[in-house]
Amino acid sequence: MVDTVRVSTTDGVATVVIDNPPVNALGADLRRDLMTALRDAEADASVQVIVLAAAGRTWPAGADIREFGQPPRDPWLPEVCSAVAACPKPVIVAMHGNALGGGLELALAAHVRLADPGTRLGLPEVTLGILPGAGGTQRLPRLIGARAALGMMTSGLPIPAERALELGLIDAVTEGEARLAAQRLAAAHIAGEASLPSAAERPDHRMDASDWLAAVTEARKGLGVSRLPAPPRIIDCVEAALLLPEEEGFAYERTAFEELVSTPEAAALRHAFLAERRAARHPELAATKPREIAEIGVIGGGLMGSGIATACLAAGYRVTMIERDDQALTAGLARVATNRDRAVAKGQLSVADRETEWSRMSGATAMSALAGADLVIEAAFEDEGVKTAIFAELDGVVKPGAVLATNTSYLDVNRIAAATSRPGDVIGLHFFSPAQVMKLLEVVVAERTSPDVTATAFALAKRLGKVAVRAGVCDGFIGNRVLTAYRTATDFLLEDGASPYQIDRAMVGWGFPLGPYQVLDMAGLDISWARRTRLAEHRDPSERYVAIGDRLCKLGRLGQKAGRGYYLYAEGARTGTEDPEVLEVIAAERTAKGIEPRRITEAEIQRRALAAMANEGARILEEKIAARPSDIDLVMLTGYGFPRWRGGPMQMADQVGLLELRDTLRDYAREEETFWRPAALWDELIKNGRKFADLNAD
Ligand code: TC6
Repeated sequence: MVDTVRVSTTDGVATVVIDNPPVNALGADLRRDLMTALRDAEADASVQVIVLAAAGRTWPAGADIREFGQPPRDPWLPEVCSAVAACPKPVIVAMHGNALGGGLELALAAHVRLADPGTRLGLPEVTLGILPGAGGTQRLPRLIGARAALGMMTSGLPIPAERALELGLIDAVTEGEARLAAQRLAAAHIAGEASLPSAAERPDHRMDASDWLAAVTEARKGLGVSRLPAPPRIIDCVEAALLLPEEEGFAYERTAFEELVSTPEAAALRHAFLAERRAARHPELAATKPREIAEIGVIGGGLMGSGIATACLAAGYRVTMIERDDQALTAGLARVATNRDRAVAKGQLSVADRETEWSRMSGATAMSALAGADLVIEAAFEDEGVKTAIFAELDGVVKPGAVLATNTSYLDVNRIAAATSRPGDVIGLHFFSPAQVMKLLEVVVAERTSPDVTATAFALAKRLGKVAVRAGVCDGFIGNRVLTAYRTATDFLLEDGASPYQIDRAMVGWGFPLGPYQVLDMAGLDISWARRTRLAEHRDPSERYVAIGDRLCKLGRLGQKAGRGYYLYAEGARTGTEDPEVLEVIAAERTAKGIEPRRITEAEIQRRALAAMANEGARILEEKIAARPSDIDLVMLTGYGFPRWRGGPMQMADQVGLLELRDTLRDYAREEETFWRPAALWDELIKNGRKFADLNAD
């Protein structure tokens, strides 16, 4: 058994230091050790004040997320918090790093709270589909008022120590280390030189009941149509903190917590959290040192290239943009400048920093400007000939050891690498547009990519604040393959009797921010048309092919930018209206193929979409394009608008049940064998009583 707590007692002050790396999560061992340390300090007559601090990089960043969904182990966090609150000796907490979730609740139970200037304090439980269940919903509003507390708890966003002080959440922002300040305060208290704030002196916001109730009403109104169960329950708990006697309020919170923690939404959000951390773990790279990157070249100044340059610049790199001529370069640099001006306007960047930052940005029209680059990211036109020519030229220019990355979304990275004399240095970095905003980065590892180049890509992603997911080489990698399967399934439905509007409504109703045809209109129908045309010669003529999209393109209906696609757009409008002409095109296509339209329900649309995505995911796993099911989920959550609270297609397949979904696929396969045939992995998992989650080895 490892001790997760160290105690030292000097001159009447017992300092209890929590030491449970990496983030001091309040797991069962730590809770037990904390309880013992508290009881001992209480019983030790020489102890007058208890200081609670944490070793390492942070104050507890929360309950241990991996324990949720497991059988509970005593003592529970609420009990530990109650023991702190009831301690007859004053408890001073000294926070640093991230005081989050259960960690902040532990602090809320103490008598005095200090934090060093860099501390961030928050209750992010809502992002995990739960609520602060260790007294947070009861203690926080009392301390800082219902309105501010609801803001923190329903957004989940942390606040800096200075703001926490303004709100009355902490008693002081310390100069220097909070633990030393807490020990000094304790000693001064014992010496009679300082008095600690007593509970009786603290403001209790319950005194202003009408304001409290108004805040609760406002928060309820502000919920809108959110489908998540946690926010309304948080509001209920805050109401209960006012209306119920103290003990009943705590019990109410406990019940609400228990209810939420076992919902599928909470399970999915936990899965997403863990998937994000897991994606960065690749045991084969553990001992590999990434290459040093200081200077980055970006080839292309279009929407994608300028977005990538913006992200790299913001992360502190020196960036050189390459464009084919002065005019295109000026336009590309202007896009980067506009992106950074937006950051200034949003208060994310100071004017002075904006200026110094710009000194790291340069542009050129000759590749030779990249001679000193440590990494070059090519974001040129999506065409193999264009890309291989660029890589061949780069090969003659860049220094040995530079990493050469292509931002292709479909093309064969092996073939692009083969255009150089150094395929080991070549990798795919698939950014998503707008690249300065979107979290996802698919790291496409080609056959000959060196492990240290892959490690460099993961290190780069971390510095850019992106979620990197490893993918193998295939047409579309992970995300675009799953997306293609999703679109194929909905295109079949379109031909069989559904309208694009009905399909979009069904998928938005299911939780996507936009339906598949709204997305197509936004991106431009010509992009996928060009791809289909490229693939046409390899298409198996016996496979079902829906040509409705091609027909619309031929009519000039290229989407929002053309004022019409699947929808009709008024001048400058971003949401479209339904268009009978589109329905006519679809009807004509059905007639031409002899398809009698049938009635299709929203539930069927949703079920087919999920089945198609999960089945393609299973194929991707079989082909080892993705390392694990949770990587597929993560790609869909962070790059494709899959609702986070549903956890991703593989997590959903587990929730629905593998047997049921496999049988559904078999039924569909009777209509169209090639597309719907269940991947062999379904049978293999079912036979062994396993789920996709079992392949996520931590
Ligand atoms: C709660 O408290 C509810 C209370 C009610 C009780 C009744 N548990 O993110 P990083 C691991 S809900 C378990 O890479 P950073 C993480 O998996 C919780 N593990 O580091 C990773 O492990 P790996 C409310 C956790 O410096 C390692 O620590 N709290 C937890 O970029 C490093 O993490 C939150 O939601 C955890 N709670 O960011 C806070 N947290 O190395 C969640 C982290 O094996 N955490 N790990 O892969 C965070 O937001 C961030 O981790 C951070 C540090 C800001 C604390």
